[in-house]
Amino acid sequence: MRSPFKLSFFSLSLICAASAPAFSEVIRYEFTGSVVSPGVTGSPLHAGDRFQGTFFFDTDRVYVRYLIDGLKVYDPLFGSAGLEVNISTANGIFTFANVPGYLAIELWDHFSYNGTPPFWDRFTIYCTEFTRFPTFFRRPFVELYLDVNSYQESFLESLDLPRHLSLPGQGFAYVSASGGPNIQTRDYYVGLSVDHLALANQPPDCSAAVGRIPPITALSGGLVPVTIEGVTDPDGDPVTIAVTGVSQDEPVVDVGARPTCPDATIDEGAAKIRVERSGTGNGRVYRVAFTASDGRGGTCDGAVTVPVPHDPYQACVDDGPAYDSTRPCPSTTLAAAREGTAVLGVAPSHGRGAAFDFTLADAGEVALTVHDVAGRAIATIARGRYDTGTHHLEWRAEEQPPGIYFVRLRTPSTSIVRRFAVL
Ligand SMILES: [Ca+2]
Ligand SMILES: [Ca+2]
Ligand SMILES: [Ca+2]
Repeated sequence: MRSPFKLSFFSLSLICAASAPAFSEVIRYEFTGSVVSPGVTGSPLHAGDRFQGTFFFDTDRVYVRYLIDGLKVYDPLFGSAGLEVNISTANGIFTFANVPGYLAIELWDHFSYNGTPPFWDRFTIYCTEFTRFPTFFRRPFVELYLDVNSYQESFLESLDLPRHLSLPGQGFAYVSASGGPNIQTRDYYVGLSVDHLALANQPPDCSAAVGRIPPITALSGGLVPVTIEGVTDPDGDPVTIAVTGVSQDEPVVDVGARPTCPDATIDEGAAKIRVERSGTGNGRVYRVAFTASDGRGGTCDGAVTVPVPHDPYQACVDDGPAYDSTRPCPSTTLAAAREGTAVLGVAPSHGRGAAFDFTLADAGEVALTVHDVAGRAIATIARGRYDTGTHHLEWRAEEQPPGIYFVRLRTPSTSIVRRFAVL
């Protein structure tokens, strides 16, 4: 038998909607259902129309009124909760919006809480917006009421404010709405049954993401995978990360070096970056942008940086994500060549010597020669007709002493000189 003692509190005197507070969406729920009673004759709503709604409440704005034997009861505090219902009908969507209200939890039981759930739980959110009439004539303009009841089982996970509320298996839930901006009469009253109620999905949090690559043991020039860690989901949903772009603070084709491009690849959302940096720079910083998804429609966008220092254990200076790491080489160098900037790169080759890459916009006669510091030509690397595109040639210093040398590329339209060292 139900205890004769009833604990109830509906302090409807807490009425002051004039200054609606901004809701802090501390705990947010979603619910859906259908219209049961569409209201007055000629109503634009119909039985069976679907609705979806949300509510949220702010635990910081509610205070405990009673605390006896572990049983907490929360006093309804106006402005602590908000409720919104959108009803989809053949006549459009009717919104009963987002008015301030209060949250109430009723536990119908005797006071001597003995560790078993009370046999009647009731969870209520009540929201009202008032007309702008002078106080004396003021009347509710929009009224929303969400009520969840259970006679047999507790659907509150604890006697703290419910962080995880669900529809009771034995009980009922309904929403009633009246008035509203769409319907200018106070007499309009809609009854809605709730068939789904759950904590609203929250998007993943990308703010603490970090990017990692395998330890750099050598500037291999190869591509290594980037791992993105530290993305979390407040609901504990598994998160999928898809890289959307990679940029870097150094050109993908380094002046005076053999072109290596692209410096990053993205394959089905996974990124790899090239372990290289400019020989004349302050370290390369890659920026990897990504989107994280929780599989329930929640996403966040983030970015991580991955440094490739100039020297081991040296800090990297991030000069900004100026260059798209995924740009392919040939088109870059060809495009540069077509703009009149012939491209010639030098990189150390195995042993004593150098490797030369040059790119031609148009096929034609080419002379590639090596000179000492006095300007004397000491070797001819190439002479003759070369096709459009990038060509790779190597030179061994052989008997030449260590020192500074120059390589010169000559075409009918241009001449470029690059400096390099022989060790
Ligand atoms: Ca989530
Ligand atoms: Ca490169
Ligand atoms: Ca840098």
